Amino acid sequence: MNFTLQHQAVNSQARAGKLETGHGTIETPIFMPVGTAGSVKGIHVKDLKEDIQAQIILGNTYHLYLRPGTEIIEEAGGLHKFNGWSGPILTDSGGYQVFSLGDIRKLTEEGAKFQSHIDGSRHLFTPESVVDVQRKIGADIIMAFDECTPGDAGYDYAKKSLALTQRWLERCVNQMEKTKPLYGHGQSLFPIVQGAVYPDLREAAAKHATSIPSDGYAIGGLSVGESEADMYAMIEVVNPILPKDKPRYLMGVGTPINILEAIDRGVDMFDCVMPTRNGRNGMLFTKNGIINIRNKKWAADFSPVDQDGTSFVDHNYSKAFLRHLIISNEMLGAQIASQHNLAFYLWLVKEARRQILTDNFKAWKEELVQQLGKRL
Ligand code: PRF
Repeated sequence: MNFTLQHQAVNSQARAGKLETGHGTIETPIFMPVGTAGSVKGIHVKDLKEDIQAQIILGNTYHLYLRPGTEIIEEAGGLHKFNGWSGPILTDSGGYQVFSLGDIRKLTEEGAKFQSHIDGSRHLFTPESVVDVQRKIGADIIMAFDECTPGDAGYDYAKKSLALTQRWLERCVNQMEKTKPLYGHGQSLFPIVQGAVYPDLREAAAKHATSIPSDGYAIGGLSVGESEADMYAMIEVVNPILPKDKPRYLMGVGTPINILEAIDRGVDMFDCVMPTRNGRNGMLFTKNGIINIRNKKWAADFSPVDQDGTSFVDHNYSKAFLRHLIISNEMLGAQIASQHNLAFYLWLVKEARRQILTDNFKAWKEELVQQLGKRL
């Protein structure tokens, strides 16, 4: 995997780059639609690629391991063959999902014991086992096993938690060295920087991660209940330490404004369930602000879903029709809203990249941020 830094903005830390993977090249900054169980909910891969213009999608080790199970995916020839998406795939390691979804979980030095949210069965994830599962899934980018330290963790807990994440990272690296890709394309392990909201812990975490040669680095443990000011401050601590010539991935973030602020601070990759999850619920993101399509005010508004939108759904359907579908719980409503939001997120990062390359990012961002937070 090879990353080329193409341009560094002048009055901002924002960067434009190219990340080459075994399944194609990703232009950064980039947003990765979340395909938890191997599918981006409600979206065909054809639309993901051609209409939304996604360049990489994310899958979850936790979900895929529990269902359909690693063996089925291996028998299919990996997740790319199984789900029909031929572009790059990144898988999260499961540490975060065990904690947010597993019924009962216990952390030990060895790993995380948890009960399935599906049938209550008992499982153990270790740094070694999650590398093995991600090898079998065939992800182009494999995430290290970490503990996502809760946003309200005290200093002592955060320090111990970081030390565990660091020992787990070293075990992941060893397991990567001991094992090989199964399907003929390369796989890269990204370390995850934790450290909660404590600058000295974040600094130590970034230095430790950087000591491990990797094709990219992730920032975890943010957008988990801390203030936005703390989140931005932690990105500002970590990014100057991470190598300039490698991509930086901010995990599970965020709103369009969060993404622009993080790009401004030097982040290259993002994922978040917000465009799909909030879309299913009737929240639409646009350049001019947020639309709650359930609101009565749209009931007879026959204008396009988003006249500035890049997706065919934006022009093919009206706000009134989409409102009707969402209110009636029609599955097409969830699909249209998800497709619109994903296309908007992909437009946002593509336009950010264009503005970086033409040295106008900062001014463009400042103006757009004023609009994005409005309620329409
Ligand atoms: N660790 C992992 N996945 C994650 C996170 C993390 O800290 C977050 C935090 N925003 C989202 N997804 N492994």
